[in-house]
Amino acid sequence: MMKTVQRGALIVIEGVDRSGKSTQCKKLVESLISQNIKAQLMNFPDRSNLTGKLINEYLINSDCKLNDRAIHLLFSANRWENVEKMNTLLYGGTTLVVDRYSYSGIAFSAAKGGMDMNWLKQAENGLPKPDLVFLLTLNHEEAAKRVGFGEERYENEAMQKKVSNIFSQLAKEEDNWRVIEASDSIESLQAILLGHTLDVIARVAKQELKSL
Ligand code: T5A
Ligand code: NA
Repeated sequence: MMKTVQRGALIVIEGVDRSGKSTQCKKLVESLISQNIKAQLMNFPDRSNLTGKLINEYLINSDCKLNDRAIHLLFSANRWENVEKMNTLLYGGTTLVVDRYSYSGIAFSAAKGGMDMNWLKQAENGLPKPDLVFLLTLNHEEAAKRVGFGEERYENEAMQKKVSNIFSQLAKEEDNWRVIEASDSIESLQAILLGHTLDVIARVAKQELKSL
């Protein structure tokens, strides 16, 4: 008898800076593993690879000058550097919990202005399409109170408000998105995220992965 291959789900968490994405991603992977579900964390930008080192320099050093389209394509290339790894893990049955993805790429670049939305999306076309995207929303006043805010490029009110509006717009246009208000406790948010994630893992196991 042929063994049916069950793929893992591609789960993405997006949101403005300090909305709690990394906290929730880590916990979600732990929760899944504790239920004997194969799961792995991934984050973008992946600062460990070649493009990631350039991106890190750009983010931490405000003197670093780089053309807006060039940095947009670098963030995208940083995802493309991981595409084989993602496909191998997903089709090997591992659920990937991804801390930021193409939508951060689109939203942050769009917030700068001067670049057409279709052009911004083009670089992401062909990457694996998430089965579920959580958008964590948090008002700027609360985000700015959280530890570490303001240390990197983009962590200012004007930019974050624009990004937040673009994310909300994307949430309306795209399918498979869930908007979650992120000012609740870490634990209650995690319970909501875990519930939706388990549903999606069961639903997509035998479905082909789609592309952006
Ligand atoms: N970017 C990214 C692009 O421009 N293009 C792209 O393509 C991509 C992928 C770096 C920057 O790059 C830009 C966007 C960013 O500006 P990053 O490395 O993901 O992206 O940024 P980080 O600084 O690592 O992460 P964030 O600032 O986005 O923070 P998180 O992950 O949202 O928040 P987290 O979980 O680290 O929590 C922040 C603090 O809040 C507390 C935590 O303990 C922590 O201290 N906290 C809570 N406090 C109260 N209640 C809760 N529910 C809480 N949840 C967390
Ligand atoms: Na983070």
